[in-house]
Amino acid sequence: MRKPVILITGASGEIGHGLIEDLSARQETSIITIDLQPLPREHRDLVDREYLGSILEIHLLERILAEFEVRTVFHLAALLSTRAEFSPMAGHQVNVEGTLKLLDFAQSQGESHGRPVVFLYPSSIAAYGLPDLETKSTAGRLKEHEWNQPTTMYGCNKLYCEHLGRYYADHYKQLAAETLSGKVDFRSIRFPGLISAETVPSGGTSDYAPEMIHAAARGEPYACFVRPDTRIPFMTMPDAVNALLRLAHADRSNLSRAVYNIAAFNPSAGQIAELVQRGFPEAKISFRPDLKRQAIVDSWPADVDDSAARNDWGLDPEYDLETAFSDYLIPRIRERY
Ligand code: AKB
Repeated sequence: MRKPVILITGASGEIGHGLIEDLSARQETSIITIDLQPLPREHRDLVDREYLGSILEIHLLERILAEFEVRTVFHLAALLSTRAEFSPMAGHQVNVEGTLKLLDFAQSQGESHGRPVVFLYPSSIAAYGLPDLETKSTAGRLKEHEWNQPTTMYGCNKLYCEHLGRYYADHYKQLAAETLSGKVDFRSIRFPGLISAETVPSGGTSDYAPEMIHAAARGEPYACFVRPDTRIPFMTMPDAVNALLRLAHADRSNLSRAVYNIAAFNPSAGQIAELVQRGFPEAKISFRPDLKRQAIVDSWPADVDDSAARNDWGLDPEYDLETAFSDYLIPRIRERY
């Protein structure tokens, strides 16, 4: 008998950090992880097995297939937008080829144990691409199907993998004599920028918000790489992890789509700076836009319509902009430094 488990790829990253803690607190199913980086010490005892390696190593996935019955996959491994823009081939390899391998792995798992593998895939607002600032300011809250013309390698990767997931779930090998689709239960969230009190992201383009807050807490000056009027949706990390778990546990029959927008608040970079300054009066924040990174953020929506997520599986973020700072970010980050 193989042991039933949840598999988390990219487990040492920012979302993995919160997810491992929440999943292990529920004590429902054992957890196994894959990442190139070791898990932080405090998480090692929370997982059943930690595989150090790349999701591109097929032998690693074969070993897992032989030993475990994977019921749920949280496929978090990715190269974020700034990093993937410097190395588009590496971005494609990790973000697309890696996801394809994981989807195929989930298909094999589903075929071998006979029940669909729930596959959680974090997509991103980077899947959108607005052509100019005027369109961005008049477009309103974008629905999932609008402006799907990403300008970054990462955004292209995310959008394509949303389609790959839908393909595996609904149309896999549609010309075969027997029906093989339905073994992967693909569920995806288009995440906004995420802000954690515990970790600082690296390689993203929405990183100006968390970088600003953590720099202030460390007493370091921060030069923000976008203009003060720059606006995209954001969410706290606990709300993001909670959303992922809600979607994972949602009744399949309530899900009207494969990919869902979610968001909690959408401050301008200037508003974020004011809130940081209020929490850390000594903070030295300036604005020195990097025109190329600015263009990427300008192509992302100012806000998204997340009504499908609210209706289908009860998205209900705990923190709005004010309470994210007053009740979560400022007190927790103060404790950390
Ligand atoms: C990034 O900036 O690349 C990510 C994202 C918005 O998906 N944080």
